[in-house]
Amino acid sequence: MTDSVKTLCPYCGVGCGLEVTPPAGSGRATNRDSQGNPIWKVVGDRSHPSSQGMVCVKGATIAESLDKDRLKYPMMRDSLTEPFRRVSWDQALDQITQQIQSVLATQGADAVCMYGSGQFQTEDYYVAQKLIKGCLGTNNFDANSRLCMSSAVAGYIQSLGSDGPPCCYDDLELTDCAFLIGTNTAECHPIVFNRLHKYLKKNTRAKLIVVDPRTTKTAEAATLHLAIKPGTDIDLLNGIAHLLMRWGKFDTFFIDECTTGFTQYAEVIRYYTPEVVARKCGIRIDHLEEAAKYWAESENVLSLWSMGVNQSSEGTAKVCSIINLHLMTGNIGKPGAGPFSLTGQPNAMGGREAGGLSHLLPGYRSIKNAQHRTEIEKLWNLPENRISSFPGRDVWRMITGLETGDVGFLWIAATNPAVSMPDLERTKAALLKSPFTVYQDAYDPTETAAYAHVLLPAAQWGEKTGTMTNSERVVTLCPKFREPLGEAKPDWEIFAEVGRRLGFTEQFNFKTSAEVHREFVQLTHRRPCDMTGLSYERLQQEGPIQWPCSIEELKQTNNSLNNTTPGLFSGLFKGKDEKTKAKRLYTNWKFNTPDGRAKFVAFHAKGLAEIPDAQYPFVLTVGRLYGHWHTMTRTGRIEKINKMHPLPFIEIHPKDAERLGFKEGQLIEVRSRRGKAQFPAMITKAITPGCVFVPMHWGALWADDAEANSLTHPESCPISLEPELKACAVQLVAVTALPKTENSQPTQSTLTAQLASMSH
Ligand SMILES: Nc1nc2c(c(=O)[nH]1)N[C@H]1C(S)=C(S)[C@@H](COP(=O)(O)OP(=O)(O)OC[C@H]3O[C@@H](n4cnc5c(=O)[nH]c(N)nc54)[C@H](O)[C@@H]3O)O[C@H]1N2
Ligand SMILES: Nc1nc2c(c(=O)[nH]1)N[C@H]1C(S)=C(S)[C@@H](COP(=O)(O)OP(=O)(O)OC[C@H]3O[C@@H](n4cnc5c(=O)[nH]c(N)nc54)[C@H](O)[C@@H]3O)O[C@H]1N2
Ligand code: SF4
Ligand SMILES: [Mo]
Repeated sequence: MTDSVKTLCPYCGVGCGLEVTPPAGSGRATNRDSQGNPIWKVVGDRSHPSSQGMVCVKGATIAESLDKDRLKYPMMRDSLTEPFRRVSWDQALDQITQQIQSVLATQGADAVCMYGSGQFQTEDYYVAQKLIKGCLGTNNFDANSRLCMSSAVAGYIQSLGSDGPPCCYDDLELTDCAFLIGTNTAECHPIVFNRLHKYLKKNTRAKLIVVDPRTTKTAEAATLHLAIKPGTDIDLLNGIAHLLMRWGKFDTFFIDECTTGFTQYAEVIRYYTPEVVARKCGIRIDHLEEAAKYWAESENVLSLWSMGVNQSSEGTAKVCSIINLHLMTGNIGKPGAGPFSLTGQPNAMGGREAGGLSHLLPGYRSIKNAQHRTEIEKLWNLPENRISSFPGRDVWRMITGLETGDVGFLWIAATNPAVSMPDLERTKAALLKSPFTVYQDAYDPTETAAYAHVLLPAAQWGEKTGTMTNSERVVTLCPKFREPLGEAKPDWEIFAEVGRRLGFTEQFNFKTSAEVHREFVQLTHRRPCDMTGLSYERLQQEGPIQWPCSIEELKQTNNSLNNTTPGLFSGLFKGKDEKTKAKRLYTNWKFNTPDGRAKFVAFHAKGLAEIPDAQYPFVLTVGRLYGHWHTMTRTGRIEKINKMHPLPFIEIHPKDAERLGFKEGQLIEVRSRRGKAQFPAMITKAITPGCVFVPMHWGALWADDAEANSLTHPESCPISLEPELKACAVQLVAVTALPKTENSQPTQSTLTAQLASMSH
């Protein structure tokens, strides 16, 4: 394999196209990483419709992490106190199969759990659903999307009748007003932000509103930044609606013809007067009015949101409240407008399509719907009623199931819960009690490996072929371009092999991922996410393709093309024409609800689950930095990124720092009701007073006592079950005696360098 290969960036949900070239030659001139491995060259793929050749630092440096500290062989041990020993695949899979069988026999299927990830490819997700929900008959498959996108999924379903972000990235360049709420797009979805920012620079009449308690890089670019108090989003959203109502700035035709529930909504927003809202949100009345004015006066409003909205004990309500504003003003299903959730992980979208949460089935189907279950049972050739009608355990209930002994087998893949789950001390204690945990990852060490009985080496990006769907529903084929390290295998192959060993030979008779994909797309036929017109061949020939993309539509296109000159075919799908192919959902204003109307789902604001008090007076919020990816399994091993963000820190407002007598760089202990952690102080006006911020990235392997999630709590949204990872109550204490190790004791000079390298 010497030619360059087109694929997708395996980090964020923007889904940028990459072009990867193998290292040239084997001589000394070859670019090598710090461990001496030759580095693959990665550049942006100019032909990718979503990113148009752009990449951020993470995509650009991905290749440097591919060979470092990889888990290469299956490993096993009998108890968590023993060291691992290398075993063969056969031994490992035998042990896993036996363990599942024994738990099925003693505790039943509902004691078996799998916790997966938006970093699976769609094929991995699909085979896992078939194994757990189909063959084993338990819905205990959940993914880290529960911590991420599940509120967006629930909100779309409640308001529009089904999941599916309705917009496309072209809308970024067609809007009059971009309303960014709870998203640090500039750092977390950089190429989406680049497209928007370039457009705003040229079109100075278009507005950018940013709603975030912090003055992020995103907020710095805003026409209007509303630094609301954490957890007051619904007050703000209902407050904007209140003003639009007062001013008569709503779309009567759209409301009458295309929606239900407006009367109840009007009744709720009545209470959100500007005075009340400004006080609760901690913003100026004229700023609130300005935001409402932009909504009122813009032809097209595009909302973007991510974790500041989703990770909340009222996450679904926040999402519905955003969508309500779009319905009130008819801002949906047209260019430059609509509610647009920015997906976190590279293939969380594919996960949703494949039914990768404990209440879903493939093809945007629901566990609770008897007809949906029957359809899938038929397609999987399984007996009637094999699929359970009960939603499975969401990941937090897997943790509590370990506490009570109700979970007897836990399989974790492509996620690092010993860093990313809320209430980490409790999570870790539960993992320690697990009778049997399989951990399937690409790297070693990771924090979660310490809690596993079996380690399975996963082939990662570039070592397996599969598909991924990005935030704008564009599916990209990601081909294998290098051999897996050691004995690593693709996730779907591992799941399929266990399925066969459990006796489901017919169901897992896949030889290639193309076969898996072919079967999967059949299950999307006539569903909102119809992908029956997609195949590996087509994706290979034509490049990335957006859904919906049905077989009927494909046939129609082919027919009309056959009637014209043959040369046109290639022209239609390549180059500039690519742009005009971008699709929006709901352009006919028919929604996926039973009556075809979108629903105003009105909620009153409840606020944070854990309110600051005299003992824990600060709100802690936790988020991301531009260079690092989550738990640093890759980015922690990339020199350039470590230089960019060498250390964790805590942002504190100068007023709070002065009151508490904190100095820049001083080590601060942060305590919550559940745990504590320590961070050097970064004193900055970028954070609202009364609020502090720490990055989520540094787990136990990368710094001592800097785990953000040792502080957070698991209270979650009652509808989406997404935990409120964005806020908990904490106290701050200066550490006088310096801690033991080098690692946790950043020197003043490294810290100063880091502070200087950050703009705020
Ligand atoms: N560099 C980088 N990029 C990433 C990732 C990464 O690890 N690193 N991860 C990817 C993934 S999986 C995800 S989910 C996305 C996340 O992308 P984002 O959601 O943009 O990132 P976060 O930093 O988690 O949180 C966004 C903002 O929410 C704000 N916030 C906190 N509380 C509230 C609130 O109550 N209301 C409002 N309105 N805002 C609030 C925070 O101040 C923060 O600036 O990023 C993706 N992209
Ligand atoms: N307090 C707080 N906590 C949070 C968040 C927050 O904002 N605040 N954000 C939450 C969100 S939105 C998310 S998405 C989670 C992310 O949290 P995690 O999912 O725990 O984070 P990652 O570091 O991305 O873990 C992915 C793992 O998959 C491995 N991997 C990569 N490719 C493959 C593959 O192909 N196969 C297999 N088997 N493994 C692979 C990587 O080596 C890595 O160990 O964190 C959540 N936790
Ligand atoms: S914006 Fe996201 S998808 Fe694009 S290169 Fe950066 S991390 Fe990768
Ligand atoms: Mo995420």
